[in-house]
Amino acid sequence: MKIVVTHPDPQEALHWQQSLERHLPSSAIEIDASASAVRPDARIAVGWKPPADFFARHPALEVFFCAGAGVDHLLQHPSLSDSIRVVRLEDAGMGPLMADYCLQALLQISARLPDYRIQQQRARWAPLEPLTRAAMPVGIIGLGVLGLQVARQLQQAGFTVRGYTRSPRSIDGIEVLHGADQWLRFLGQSQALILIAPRTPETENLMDARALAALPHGAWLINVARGALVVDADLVNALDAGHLSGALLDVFREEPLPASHPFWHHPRIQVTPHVSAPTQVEVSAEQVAANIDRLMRGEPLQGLVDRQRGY
Ligand code: OXD
Repeated sequence: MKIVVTHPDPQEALHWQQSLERHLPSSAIEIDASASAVRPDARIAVGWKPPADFFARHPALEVFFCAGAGVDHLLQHPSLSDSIRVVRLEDAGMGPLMADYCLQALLQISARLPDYRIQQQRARWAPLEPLTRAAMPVGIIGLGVLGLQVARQLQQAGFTVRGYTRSPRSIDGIEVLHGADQWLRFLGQSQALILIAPRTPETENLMDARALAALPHGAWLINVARGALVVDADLVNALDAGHLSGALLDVFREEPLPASHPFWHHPRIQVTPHVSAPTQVEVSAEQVAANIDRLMRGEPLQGLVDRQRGY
């Protein structure tokens, strides 16, 4: 069985190749390192952000295993044919990392650390009231495999957590709102709003001026999903107007975030470079290899993406 690994970072490609080789010793695992390589017989690919001509050079591909949780870059690939099944990583060690990232962010906000950073720049010594957890109900948009782990960890730490999902869902111990009529109510109750939903045509530009205005005064926005969920200029306006207290952004419309982007220097925005839940290659390769075994046995794949739905 020939498997092709594609990744924009050559070190990551090598790491994937070596890890997959350990789990699939009888497969030939090749890195797609040359733009002229054509593999007419490769049926399986594993990777992240394949180059524009990748699918033309691999015409027999049946399954693409994404080396990440979000598959929007693949579904928007101009030459991904309808016949290729796309499979995403499910948790694969990312859930606890993302939960820690969000918890740390909320703890910093409650201790007013972002405010002290601004005060420090002005050499200002002014103790502030900490924000209690009761004063900071958290709303999470997207309660998939990762979102649910974040929700549970925040609950365990004493935060009140509500979720908003696309379709009605009942989750033990979490109030879940859904649908257009509950959207504004959900936002209005979210003193800290965390975005963990995939990027789909439905979620693109979700947090526009109207949605940001529906958040309570002084709310915080944390985005660990995709930059395209937020309208950048509307976020800056909401912060400048004092309606929002701050934003912690890990994902951006363009990554790396261009040096000229206003987010970099905004005093109320903290930028991190898409690190809330980096792919854990060892665990992920084990998950992908188990799925390839299932494929060989003709069993259903886990993490198969519904291409209509977008995740
Ligand atoms: C992602 C990932 O989808 O890093 O963003 O896995």
